[in-house]
Amino acid sequence: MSLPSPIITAFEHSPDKGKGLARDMRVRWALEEVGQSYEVRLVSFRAMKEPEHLALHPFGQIPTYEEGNLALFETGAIVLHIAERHAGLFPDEANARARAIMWMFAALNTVEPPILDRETTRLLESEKPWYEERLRFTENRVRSRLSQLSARLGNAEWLEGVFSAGDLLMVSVLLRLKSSGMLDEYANLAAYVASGEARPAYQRAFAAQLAVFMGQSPAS
Ligand code: GTB
Repeated sequence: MSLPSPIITAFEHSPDKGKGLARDMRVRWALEEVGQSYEVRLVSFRAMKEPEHLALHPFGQIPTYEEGNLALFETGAIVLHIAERHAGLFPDEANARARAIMWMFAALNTVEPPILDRETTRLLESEKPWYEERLRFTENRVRSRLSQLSARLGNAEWLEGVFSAGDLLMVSVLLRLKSSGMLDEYANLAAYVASGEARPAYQRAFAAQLAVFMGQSPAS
């Protein structure tokens, strides 16, 4: 007997208007990579702060992931769970697997924070008298991380030879910079992100989240 599909949550009305930048995209992509079908429950901003959703996600956010009697929040934990339970996102060899997990943490803990900092500055601080200086400061911090990552990636297609959950999260994080033009300053990082976007699993996940914005079926 096959197990029921996991259920994830996503924005009913994503502020990114279907650009695939909300974090449900990372979970959708992981599920598509491993060939696991899934259902999507769309939630409004108001519903995310109500007790029913808070029971699933104490911080009132998306995405969440429900599979039988398991309920998870935090994208990193969800992608790790999917990668551990299915073939396709982690190498078999123990050390290679540890390195893939290392890159998952690097994406979320080391590369994403300065990118978020820049976004927060642009979104919430543009009226402040010190805005331009702070923006430059945050952009320098992003560039510093990008040049370090670029140096490590070199001419490789993926961070550790074969595509893994580490690449999935790193590409997802870098995609947040796409409209900034900063990625294009690092040809190998731009190519790396393009390789991620070209993956059929990414394309399916992107189409599914775009369909929500276009008012079509939210389920995959
Ligand atoms: N650390 C958590 C995780 O990785 O799962 C962070 C989850 C999170 O930030 N969720 C956001 C959320 O629910 C959506 S993805 N926000 C509502 C709230 O906190 O009340 C972040 C996001 C939102 C919008 C865009 N965008 O418009 O481009 C991009 C990313």
